[in-house]
Formats: sequence, structure tokens, C-alpha cells
Amino acid sequence: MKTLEEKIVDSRTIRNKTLLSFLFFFLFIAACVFTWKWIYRQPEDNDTPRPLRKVLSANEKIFTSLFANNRLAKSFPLKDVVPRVRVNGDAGMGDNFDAANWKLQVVRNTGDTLLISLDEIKSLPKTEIIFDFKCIEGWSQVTRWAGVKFTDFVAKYHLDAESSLKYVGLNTPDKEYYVGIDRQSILHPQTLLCYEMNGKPLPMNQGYPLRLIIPVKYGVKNIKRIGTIFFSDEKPADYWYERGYDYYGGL
Ligand SMILES: Nc1nc2c(c(=O)[nH]1)N[C@H]1C(S)=C(S)[C@@H](COP(=O)(O)O)O[C@H]1N2
Ligand SMILES: [Mo]
Repeated sequence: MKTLEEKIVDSRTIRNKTLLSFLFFFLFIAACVFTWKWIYRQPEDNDTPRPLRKVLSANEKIFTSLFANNRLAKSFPLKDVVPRVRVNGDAGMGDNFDAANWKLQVVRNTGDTLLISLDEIKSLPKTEIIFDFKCIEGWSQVTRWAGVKFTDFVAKYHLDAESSLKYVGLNTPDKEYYVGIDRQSILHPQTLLCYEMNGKPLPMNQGYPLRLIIPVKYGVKNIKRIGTIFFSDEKPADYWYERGYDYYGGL
């Protein structure tokens, strides 16, 4: 048998409790607004208030510690590839580009710069990948790319000393777009110096002659139209980092 306990509550108690609830509610909102304003009054670090930047750095540490070369981005069958590949981002993609005379520049530790033609890059083993390309703006699409694995490229051009440094920096020929990438991500087995999309040469607006395809990162790091590659223990400049995004950009 159930016993029902009843308590008679008078209307004054109800009113007091209601008032108290509202008071707490408004105090809570005020605290949120105050904290938010406080965060945005703090000094900035690369276009982001320092407390928020600290959160991004903490995330980066967690992701880096979980990263492993045998953790692959999911790949997809040919039938899943979207018919029309989106074009996004045109920094460093101006019309004044001399495609005919393009050569990839690779700055070595010794100070000299390798100049490598597209044909030389195409003569290296070719790797294809179909994966879900994700942009931080919130869209993603399954797309198909081919090129040389960054690790095969490193081996061919004896860049072992260079690639033991903490970061690699990549710039467009006009230096308008630039990214910095941590060593373990650039040496990930799915990272490509890519010259083909859907079995054809890269379209001009998608990075002809050479772009980075790096499935373990968001779209921002997949730089189109690479001009120069260099290696460094310091974080290379990064276009979207300077505009408030996190440096790591990992998935
Ligand atoms: N040179 C250059 N590369 C770039 C960008 C850019 O503005 N300039 N935008 C990036 C962003 S934000 C995305 S999402 C992808 C888009 O690649 P897509 O145009 O092939 O779809 O390119 C990346 N690489
Ligand atoms: Mo993006």
C-alpha cells in the first residue's frame, strides 16, 4: 500500500520560493555575461582572447598525445564521391600565376633550395585517396585525390634531417596563403602532395599544379597551389591561426 505524504504549503512560501528562483536565475545570467565580457577584455593571442587560446592549446596537447600513424581517416568507395567538388578559399590563388614556369621550392637545412618540376613529382609512386574533406565552416564532402605520399617524397629527396624538425611550413607562390603543420601529421601515411582530382590534373581553382591533401586535418590546412616548403622547429606562420583559429586544426 502506498502512503501519500501531503504538505500544506501556503501561498507566501510559494511566492518567496518563486522570487528566490528568479533571483538565482538572474544572478546566473549576470555571471555568464560578466565572464564573457571579462574573457573578451583579456589581451589577445593571435586574434583570440588569451583564456580561449589556452583552451585551444590544451585541446592540441590532448589530440597530439592520441595521434598515431596507424589511425587512418576513413576512406570511401568510388560510388560515394560527390559529382561536383566545391571550391572554397582563394587566398594566394590570384590570376598573376605563371603556371608554365612553376617549380616546387623545397628549402633544405643546408640553406640551398631544391627546385622540383611537376613531371619529377609525377614520376614518384602515385597514391590515391577517397575521404571526407571537412571544412571548419561546417560542410564536408567525399572527394577523390591522387599524388605522392609526403613520406615517399621525403625519402626520394633525402629530406630526413629536415623532416625530423617539429614543423613544416607551406606557402603559395605569392605568399598570400600559408600553413604550418606538425611533423607527425605531415608524415602521416595519408598525407599527399596532390596533383590529381577525380583522375584528372587539378583544376586551377583547386590548386593546380600541386596542393596538399591531408585527411587528418581540416580543410584550412589543405593548402592549394604550393610554392615553397620549408621545415622548422618553430611554428611557421599560419593564415587562419593569425585570424583566431587553432593552430593544430586536427580531426
Ligand atoms: N591557397 C589556398 N589554399 C586553401 C585555401 C585558400 O584560401 N587558399 N582555403 C582552404 C580551405 S578553408 C578549404 S576548406 C580548402 C578548400 O579546398 P577546395 O577549394 O578544393 O574545396 O582549401 C584550403 N586551401
Ligand atoms: Mo575551409
